[in-house]
Amino acid sequence: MIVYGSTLSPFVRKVMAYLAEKGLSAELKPSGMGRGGPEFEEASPFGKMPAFRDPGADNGHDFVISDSTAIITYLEAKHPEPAMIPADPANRARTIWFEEFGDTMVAATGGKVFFNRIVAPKFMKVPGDEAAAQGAVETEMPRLFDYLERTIPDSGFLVGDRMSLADISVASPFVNYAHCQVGPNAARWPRTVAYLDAILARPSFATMIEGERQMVAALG
Ligand SMILES: N[C@@H](CCC(=O)N[C@@H](CS)C(=O)NCC(=O)O)C(=O)O
Repeated sequence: MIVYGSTLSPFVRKVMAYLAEKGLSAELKPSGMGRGGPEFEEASPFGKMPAFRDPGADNGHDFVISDSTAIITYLEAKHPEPAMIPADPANRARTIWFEEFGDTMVAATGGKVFFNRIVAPKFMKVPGDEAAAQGAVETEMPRLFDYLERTIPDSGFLVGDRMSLADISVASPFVNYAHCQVGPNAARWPRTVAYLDAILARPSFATMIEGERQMVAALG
């Protein structure tokens, strides 16, 4: 299997952590932002990462698809164990809620900081919109952290007292926060900080994060 993209994207990181938690592996091919060529373009019609290829899996043809949610839906159907999306109806719905919360609210808010402080100045060599980044930090982030602080269960897992796609999806974008040195502080949001530290210390995330830190540091 091939995943196209860079783990600096919270959505690519989400798919790679998911694969690791499932005990599956895939080759990560650097793609997006001008890289990847026709192979990537075939799998991602709008050039977004992640994209995915399962060679020969579609009646002998490659199965290709993009979008982290679509990729994980495919993988979960093909490899049901260990389940990362619970079967119980309420827990399944809660998992998808947290996936959506992670993808749209946590990642979108973090993206305003990551894009304007790292992607624009360091990759695209254009100035970022610092007012937009600072606005996200001051006005949008505290609401997200307050919600997590009152929601994270004592078990340390968001759904069903065990690791699921909910934890992967919510924790993944916080790595981008950390790359920008923003995020919840332990004095005001202790539960959230402890929760994120524990999820992101898992082997499914830890090695990837170390590689990313080196990548970001090399950008200067
Ligand atoms: N909903 C998509 C979001 C994918 C997405 O927005 N990826 C960004 C990187 S974080 C991207 O490829 N941006 C480049 C572009 O839009 O051209 C998913 O879950 O995979």
